[in-house]
Amino acid sequence: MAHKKQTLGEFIIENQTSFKYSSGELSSLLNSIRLAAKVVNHEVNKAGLVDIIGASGDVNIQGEDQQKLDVYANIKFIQTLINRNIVCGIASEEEDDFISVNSQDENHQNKYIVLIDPLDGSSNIDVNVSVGTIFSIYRRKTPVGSPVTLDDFLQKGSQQVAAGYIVYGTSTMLVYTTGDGVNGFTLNPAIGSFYLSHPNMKFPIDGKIYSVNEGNYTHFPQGIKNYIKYCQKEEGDRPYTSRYIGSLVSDFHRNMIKGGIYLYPKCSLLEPGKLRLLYECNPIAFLAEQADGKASDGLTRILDIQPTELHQRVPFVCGSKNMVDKCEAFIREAQ
Ligand code: AHM
Ligand code: MG
Repeated sequence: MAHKKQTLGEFIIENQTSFKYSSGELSSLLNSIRLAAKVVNHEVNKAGLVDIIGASGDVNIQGEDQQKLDVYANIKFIQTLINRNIVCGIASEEEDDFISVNSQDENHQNKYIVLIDPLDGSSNIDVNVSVGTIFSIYRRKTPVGSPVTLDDFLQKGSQQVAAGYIVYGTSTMLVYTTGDGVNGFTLNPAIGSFYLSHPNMKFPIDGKIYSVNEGNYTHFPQGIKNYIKYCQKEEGDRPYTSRYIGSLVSDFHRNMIKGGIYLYPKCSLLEPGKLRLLYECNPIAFLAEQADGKASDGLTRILDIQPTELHQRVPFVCGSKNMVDKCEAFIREAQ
């Protein structure tokens, strides 16, 4: 369907008033993320030139150390958010502890905190496979006027005010929600603007794709093993197709468009799973629900889990609603 050629910047401004706390602060924050995404995108696109311009640890022509891309992305997002004096706190998958932002905001008047996985799936970079950035935004819990505390970051996913990702794929896309549906924007690299290309994204209620690292099969719980066997069985519309990029953002993005399920269960090798609740599962779960999909740890809704630590890991089952329901039924049955 043809739609107005709208840039992400225009879309953020036009939708600002529909957001329940519309002070303009959230819009500025989203604009900062948009800006950092473009800078990181530029660097990710040059990754294949690493043999020519130098690998991490090398010194470049200007005498600067080359950084690994995930380190670079981490610095760029944090710097942009701090320099624009837009948040009161940041937590990153790449940092041991949260950052209290008070360099310019000495009176601690900023209301939002950001949690970020700056470059997820970064092991894919060396082989030219898509990677992504995932972000999650909350209002602080502690009152303004004081530095943020750990409690501000350990909020349930259901408290998110916005979440999204950037997928650095064949095209670069920024997909986000402020709790009023999911919209996707594609970067026109010639102009440097994101355009609304995927309005009101929705998971098909059912799908035919399952995404899981089957190399870990023998270590999965019995319910997950049974569900995978169900996906492979020749019956009705099955067997399903197996598609696993090993880059959460890309696997999620494809499944949301085509219909599918992503699984990173707990396994005896990686107890209690690999993915981080705060930086990966919560934002992706918020997007999934906003797109009529579903996300759980196999038994409990992801957005209802009370976090207990910054880098907490949880099992993750996410995708088309009927597929997640079916997988959960297998998990419950095997308990
Ligand atoms: P990372 O944050 O260290 O990049 O790990 C997260 C990534 C996800 O993007 C991906 O789905 C998963 O790890 C792949 O893990 P595995 O290689 O164990 O299948
Ligand atoms: Mg990650």
